[in-house]
Amino acid sequence: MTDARLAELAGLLPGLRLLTDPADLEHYGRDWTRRWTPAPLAIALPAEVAEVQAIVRWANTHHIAIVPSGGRTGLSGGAVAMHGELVVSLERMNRVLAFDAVDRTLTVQPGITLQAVHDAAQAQGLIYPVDFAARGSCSIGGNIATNAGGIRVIRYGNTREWVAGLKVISGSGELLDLNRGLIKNSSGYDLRQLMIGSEGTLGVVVEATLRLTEPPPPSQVMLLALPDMDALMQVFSVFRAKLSLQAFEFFTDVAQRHVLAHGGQRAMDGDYPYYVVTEFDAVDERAMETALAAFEHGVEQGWISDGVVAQSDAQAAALWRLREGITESLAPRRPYKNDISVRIAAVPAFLHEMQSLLEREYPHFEVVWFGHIGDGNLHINVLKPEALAEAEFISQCEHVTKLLAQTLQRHGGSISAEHGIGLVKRAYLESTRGAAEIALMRGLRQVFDPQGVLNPGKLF
Ligand code: 2HG
Ligand code: ZN
Repeated sequence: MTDARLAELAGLLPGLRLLTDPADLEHYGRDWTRRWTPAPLAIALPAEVAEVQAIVRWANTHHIAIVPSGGRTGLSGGAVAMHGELVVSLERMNRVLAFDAVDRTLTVQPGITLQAVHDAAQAQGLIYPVDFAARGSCSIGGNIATNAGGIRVIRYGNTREWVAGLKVISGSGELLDLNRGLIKNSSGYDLRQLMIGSEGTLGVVVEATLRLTEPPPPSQVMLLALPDMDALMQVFSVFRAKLSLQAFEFFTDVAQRHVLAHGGQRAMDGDYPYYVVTEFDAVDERAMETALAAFEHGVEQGWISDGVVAQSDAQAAALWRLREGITESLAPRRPYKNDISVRIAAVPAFLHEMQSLLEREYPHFEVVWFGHIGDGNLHINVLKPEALAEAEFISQCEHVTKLLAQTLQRHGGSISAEHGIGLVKRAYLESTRGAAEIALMRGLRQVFDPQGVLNPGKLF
């Protein structure tokens, strides 16, 4: 260890794994944004809570910034380390600690992947219902840090709904045991909820107690082709009224083209401007008849052009891949991303304004839209033309995001629905949160992390 501060840390915690190889600094210093050049001081891989606590105390002593790190699948730069920070990767703390059959809770370490949580729940005949495409790589600590949403929010809500307890090391190095798995706890401020979505700025999650629930009834997956944007919410309201929805996701033909080029299977002969993948409870024949009646109604009204019902689990997975494969298919192009939301009732008016804004401002860029339309959450991925320099591309996209933020503000929406603010959206926080609200957030940060060691520069 050439750095004296690191040598001191190594001396304090002889069992702590510390990495300083350039390849490790690069690997652990970035997330899926790939926009910044990673330059952390070192990577610490603690194996237990006491080590995390000692690291945070050491960071306070030496005024060293810490970047808490999970699966680094984040899309907002929340886990990027580019200014000599110590990255604290929780990946070695990845075990299931306890299952309680009476409480129906699973207590886990923060570095466990979402997929491993799903598997552990399934082994108990239950489910952890938060789900999204990065499940195999993202960690539960990161999910908590961003209040991750995903494809089942319409039925189950966001991560926030499923965290019954948290153990956290605050920025000043205190171990906090928050809510302890209680369902009812009306004893003052709920600091657990404050931690959820705080993007590693208030504390480092070292243990989480997750609520589990019973698996949903058997379901059916349908792909719908729609002729225009207005049809999206019309079909949504009919399907939501008639069926018990587990998911209602949309994407455009542009998105489908990218997935098909990356190994996705075409499900329909024709090409249509908009598609919806929906999954709904289909307990018996009657439920299926209801679904088909809703489909027919949509066709008669001119809202649905075509449809496919999955005939097997493999076909259901192939239909889902058309939606879930989008991010991966675009990743090599390093798209500029927006992740925005409005209330469901505001979606139709907002979509129109947004569409004309994007058409006007991005006449030469390929723009891919998709997302959780049933939650009012849209993802916009803008692709850089090859000839354009990266910096110029980002600056043009930032200009459009500014306009988009103004549009969102008029519609009462949010600049970040589920990916977090991180580094990417800091400049737009004020379009979603009032000045007084941001001042209170800053005050809270100061209380939890007086020396400002936790993820400085992120969020605000
Ligand atoms: C999704 O919904 C993820 O698939 C990623 O939130 C969205 O890549 C994106 O913009
Ligand atoms: Zn999403």
